[in-house]
Amino acid sequence: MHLDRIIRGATVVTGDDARIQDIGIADGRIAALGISLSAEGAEIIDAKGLIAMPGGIDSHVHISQPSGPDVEMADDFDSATRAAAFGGNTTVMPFCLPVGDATLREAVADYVGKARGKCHLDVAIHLIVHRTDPVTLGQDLPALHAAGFTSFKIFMTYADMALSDRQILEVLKVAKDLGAAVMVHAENEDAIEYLRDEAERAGRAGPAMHARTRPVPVEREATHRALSLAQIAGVPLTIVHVSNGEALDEIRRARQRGQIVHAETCPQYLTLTADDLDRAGFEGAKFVCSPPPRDRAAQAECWAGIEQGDFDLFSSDHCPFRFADAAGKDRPGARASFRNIPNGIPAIETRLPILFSEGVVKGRISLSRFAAITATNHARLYGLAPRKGMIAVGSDADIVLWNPELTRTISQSDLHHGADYTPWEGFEVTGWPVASFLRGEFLLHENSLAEYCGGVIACGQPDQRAWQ
Ligand code: DUC
Ligand code: ZN
Ligand code: ZN
Repeated sequence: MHLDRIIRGATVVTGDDARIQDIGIADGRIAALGISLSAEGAEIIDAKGLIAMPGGIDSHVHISQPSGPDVEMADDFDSATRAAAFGGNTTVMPFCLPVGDATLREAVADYVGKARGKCHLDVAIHLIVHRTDPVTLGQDLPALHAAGFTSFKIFMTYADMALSDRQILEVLKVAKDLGAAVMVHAENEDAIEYLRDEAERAGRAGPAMHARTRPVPVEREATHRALSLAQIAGVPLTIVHVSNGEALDEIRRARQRGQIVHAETCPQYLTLTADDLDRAGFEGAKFVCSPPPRDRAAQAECWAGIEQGDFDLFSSDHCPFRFADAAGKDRPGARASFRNIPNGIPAIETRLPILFSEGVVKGRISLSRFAAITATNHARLYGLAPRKGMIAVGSDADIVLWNPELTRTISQSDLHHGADYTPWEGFEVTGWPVASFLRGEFLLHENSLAEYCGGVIACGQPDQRAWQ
């Protein structure tokens, strides 16, 4: 058998299994799995003591996304994919959002242009649907779906993006006809607006009020409503960035009545709390994201959801803004009112080490579960499997080697994103990705990165069966 490379002796994580074996790579794909593989001329990579994981797929990241007047996201495709690669990923999935009058098709052409030649790993793109005019629903979505953009995100919050219940049903109908995957940002915009006005009237306008004006019922109600609308439309639904047990209970109930629901959580809901938004001065702005981090009890509920298999996706929701920057968190008006602070935190490079350390090393989840919720399930749901997301013969050789014993303290000075801070400054983790391969070639090797070896890839039909 011809093999270009053999990764020798790692603990290889495949499906429900994790065992020491070799991985044979030929022509960018996994060609063989087994003990003592050999092939003339193959490069041997000694991976004893390391863990071979499917390359991380972060299916929820924001890169170069238009973020309103005078606000600039801290990452473009170059810096975001560089940081993602150093954090153990081989594919990321950002969102395309049209600006102004641009059609979705024009926006995609523009966004793909921004990515061209700038990707250090593979990128697949979701569509944000924030309008339901006949061109968007009747022409753009079908055409883009046929071209490999097969997943849509809709919002129930943000005045300029939130869809009404009727509009949500209209989008769900198009998704049903196409077989597209729909993910929803579930927070009740009217309730948030009411609470914000009340807080401002009371003169309470610091960053901590961001969390207090988006309390759990805001998310729970919207989650319930989104799931009810999905039931009415008869479609599967993905609830992204779930932050607490009450919203998760809504998902459990929907599943119990037979709905297909996929659920995502993120590192901020496992490790940060609303108290972080209450840090002295303007520091709390570093933690402003939506939904906001909650309390220790909600963290425990999210961990229980991970341990019990309620969450099938673990993503970063990387949405980076610089802190000390008038085009970032400190934009004009942000210190006067929390409503002007851009929402989002940088997490693309730290997502996997945090879950590995807090989840695998602390014994909460197995290596296989880690692979499922950080790679395999993302590939399945968004139409990238079996090419991506698994260590299996025939799949792309997108593989990350982890040193499970390497302990590091997360520090902004070591990270590669475009933000000027990390919410996890000083957080200690055990386990770190030390090498990776993208389609069989070294991506990360001895702390350096192969440049621009990825690109935009098309998604196939989402696999939206229940896989709980
Ligand atoms: N929703 C996201 O998914 N990401 C960042 C901001 C937001 O509201
Ligand atoms: Zn969102
Ligand atoms: Zn997001």
